Amino acid sequence: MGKYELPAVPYNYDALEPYIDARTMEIHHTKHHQTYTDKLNAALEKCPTDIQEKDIVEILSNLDQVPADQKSAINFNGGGFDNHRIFWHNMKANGGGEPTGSIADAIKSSFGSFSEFKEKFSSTTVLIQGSGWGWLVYNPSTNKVEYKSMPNQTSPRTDGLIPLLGCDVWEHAYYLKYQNKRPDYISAWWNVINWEDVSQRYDKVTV
Ligand code: MN3
Repeated sequence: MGKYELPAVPYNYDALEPYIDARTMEIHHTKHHQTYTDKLNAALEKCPTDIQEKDIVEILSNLDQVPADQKSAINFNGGGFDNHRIFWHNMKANGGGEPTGSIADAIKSSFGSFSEFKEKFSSTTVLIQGSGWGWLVYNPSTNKVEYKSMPNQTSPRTDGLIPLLGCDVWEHAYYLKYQNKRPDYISAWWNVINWEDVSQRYDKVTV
């Protein structure tokens, strides 16, 4: 029994149909997210007690404190654990549209407009080579929101950034339905974004 359990998906696996199919959701959660969780627990068990006692968010934000022989495993599996639990909540049935409130203002301030943000996010995330994530992040050092691509499962937290909205572009996130058509998957993903969740994440780190 490890420290972390597989985080729940806050809706049924078929809730995001037709944009993200139920079979992909089920495999993504019960196989992929479960494996990151299990391997994070296994890596933590090989770490000193003072690391084990820290929350994974704090560990990812201070990865240099992790022993060298576990750093890669914690980066990958801890990132995978945290990224996916954000990703599930970033989405909902009948989502999409545009954000309102302070996150909408922050996006306008950084990107010019929502449509410019959407274009930059989509066009850059499509081009991620191999596996990775596109992120809208909050940068505490500039007090701005930014776009950031991250490779594999590396968390934006390892760069001092706070993840707000992530798009998983590993093939396991879309291949059953979209095969090689990553642009179609990203276009569809905009229809399931839970902007209330993104807004709450922003307000929590800026207020
Ligand atoms: Mn994934």
